[in-house]
Amino acid sequence: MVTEGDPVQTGGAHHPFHFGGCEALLEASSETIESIRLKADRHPRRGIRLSDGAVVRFPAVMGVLNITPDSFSDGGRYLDADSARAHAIEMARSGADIIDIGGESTRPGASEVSAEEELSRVIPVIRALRGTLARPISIDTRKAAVARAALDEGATIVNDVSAMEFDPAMAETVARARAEVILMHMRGTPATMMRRARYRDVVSEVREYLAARARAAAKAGIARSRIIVDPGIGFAKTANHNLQLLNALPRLRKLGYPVLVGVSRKSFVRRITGTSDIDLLFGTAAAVALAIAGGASIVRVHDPEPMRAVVRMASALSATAR
Ligand code: PMM
Repeated sequence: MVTEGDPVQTGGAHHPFHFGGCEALLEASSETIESIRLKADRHPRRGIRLSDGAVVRFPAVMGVLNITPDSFSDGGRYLDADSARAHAIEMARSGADIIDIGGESTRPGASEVSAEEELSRVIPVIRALRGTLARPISIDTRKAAVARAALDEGATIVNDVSAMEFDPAMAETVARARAEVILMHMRGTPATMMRRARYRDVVSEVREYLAARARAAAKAGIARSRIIVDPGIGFAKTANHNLQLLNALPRLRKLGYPVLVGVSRKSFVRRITGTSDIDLLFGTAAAVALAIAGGASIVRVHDPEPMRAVVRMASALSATAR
């Protein structure tokens, strides 16, 4: 039996925290279970089991579907529901393990859209995918009303770039739905964040923030095993901050949660490699490979097909290095 919120564990019978045969004991005290799970989490997890029973194995590729006129890389391309649906299906076919659907641009300087506008962009697409997409859907939103509607339509993961700080109702919405939640670090809002890219020690500050937000999520009733953390590459960070964070993924992993990393086609890649399609693809591939080697469990990308190969290769190489 798999209990609510159980991560899919590595280690099998030899694992010191193998759950087989002792669920009853473990179910007795949730506090003890969580602390045991967190210790077990220092070992790599194999994946997560979602509220609908679907399993996502790590390392996983999350394909990005922005239904926005102005997102950095794919803005305006999937504004009508038919092309968005077709793109989601194509990403699932070609290598995405999760489809992340967003209706509000978070590019630097982007202004906020209303919940109504966001709903009108994402809900028809999620509805159209129901029953045809054999992949979990993640809703990329800061708004509880949008998350709730998406979860009602079959999404099982909430990707909140404000780590549930933007909307006070978000934590309860996630907890009630037993959804997975991605808690991302940023400062301010997309409109103001780049003015706040100043840190004493970016790695320690991001790590402390993510630990605090994970504690707040657990306090709000979200199972620790449903929490995923994300350093928020490009959000209130300079290119140098991004590079430091990507080099520090093993430290972030020590928090005990799976780490998601979004580097795909971001401006620090553009600055380093150049802006042609080839520059962005291979620049992203290099960053994805090193993120996987650093212990990332999920990578959020616009090009799942080539990135799946990158993830597999980097994962095979780093598994033999351990
Ligand atoms: N980046 C963007 C949007 N949502 N969510 C998470 N969890 N992590 C990210 O790095 C992230 C995100 C912005 O990128 P896009 O405009 O290319 O989607």
